[in-house]
Amino acid sequence: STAIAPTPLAELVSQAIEEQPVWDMHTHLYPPTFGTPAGGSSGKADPQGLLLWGIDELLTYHYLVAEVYRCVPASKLPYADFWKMSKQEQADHIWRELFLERSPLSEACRGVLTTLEKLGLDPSDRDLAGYRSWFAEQDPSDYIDRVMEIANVSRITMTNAVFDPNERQRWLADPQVGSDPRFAPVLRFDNLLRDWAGAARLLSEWGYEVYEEQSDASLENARGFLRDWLDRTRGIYGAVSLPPSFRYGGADDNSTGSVALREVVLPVLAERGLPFAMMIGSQLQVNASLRDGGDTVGKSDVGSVLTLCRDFPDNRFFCTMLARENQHELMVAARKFGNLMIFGCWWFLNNPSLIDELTRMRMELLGPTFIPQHSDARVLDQLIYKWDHSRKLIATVLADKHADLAATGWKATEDEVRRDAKMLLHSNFEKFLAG
Ligand code: RAT
Ligand code: ZN
Repeated sequence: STAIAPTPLAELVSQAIEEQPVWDMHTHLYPPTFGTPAGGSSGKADPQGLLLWGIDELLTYHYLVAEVYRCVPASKLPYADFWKMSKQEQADHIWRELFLERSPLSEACRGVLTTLEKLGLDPSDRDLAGYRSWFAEQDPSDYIDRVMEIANVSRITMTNAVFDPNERQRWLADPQVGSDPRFAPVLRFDNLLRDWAGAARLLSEWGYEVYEEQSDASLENARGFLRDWLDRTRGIYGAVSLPPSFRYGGADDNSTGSVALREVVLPVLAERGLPFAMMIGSQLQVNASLRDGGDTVGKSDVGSVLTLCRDFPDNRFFCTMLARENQHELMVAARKFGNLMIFGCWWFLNNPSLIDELTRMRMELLGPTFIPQHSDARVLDQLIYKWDHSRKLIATVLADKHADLAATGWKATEDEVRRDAKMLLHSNFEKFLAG
């Protein structure tokens, strides 16, 4: 069959989206200063290091660990045995089961192949040993540049988890650990809202007089903790992930999480002029044996987001939700409040069919005033596939919408199309940060 030539408009849109560098607003990536378990050609391997990259990390991504347990169940391969295996043995197992024994049809599997292909390796070789030796020759810091160039990512936003002991130690040991200009820090503090009592115990160990009882002094000292860590990390926003059961019931809501939000988190971020990112809908560890792959999705409460946006007009909120069922309601919420910026197709929504659906619906309800995607990459190289796949989908939607406008006689200029692409991939985020 003869291919139909793409219209010049669709071509223009896809070129604008391809060529626009993206500021990735949420990842779990780090610069080499945080250490890397795979030393590469520099040979400086740090087993507890936080920068993950290379083929074995790509294959052992927690999305794929969950998928491989559908092929070889725990009755055949006990979880403890899997976790005892070396990273390379785990990767071998996943490669065999998900790529060789059956076709790698899932989005997370396909992503590994897109990544190899864009790096100049040939997925049809199916040569895991060959891929490994290619990666072993890379220098981590140069490789970051290379990946950013291929993915056309201009800045990578980190997730700096202040309650993670490993990461915390690295900030305390080296105040410059986070100052690689390719990366932007973000202060992440789930425990303050998800587990006040536990967070208070840790804070008091760390020298802040914060107790389970949320007295005025406790709350002031918790604010001090947050201020200190914003100073230390120079985080560009504050962030948490919240369970489906998260509720904010207004000024009279005295649950410990709501008090911490109202009295600690929001005032400190407002005083610093920083936005607050809420990722809502992850129910943790329904199958803890899968570790990072063991969380699931649950429907959340958009009403709480509305209450926050209304009651805290001096705060700016980024929000993404994990359940497909919440998406339309969240988009409508964004029509009501300019201090709400919705972003990304998070985790289980990061599939082509759902990215297409969400992006279309968002554009119809919000025009170009949202952030269509973040990568959530945990492995550096994933930037390549996450942005390649998403860019194509975003371009298709944007081209369709411009075609609808063209049908009215409205003629967008090339500059206008490039401006739209820039808003979606870069400046909506940048401007919302600036306030
Ligand atoms: O998408 C993921 O990789 C999840 O494991 C989480 O990291 C989630 O994105 C989060 O930031 O909590
Ligand atoms: Zn994440």
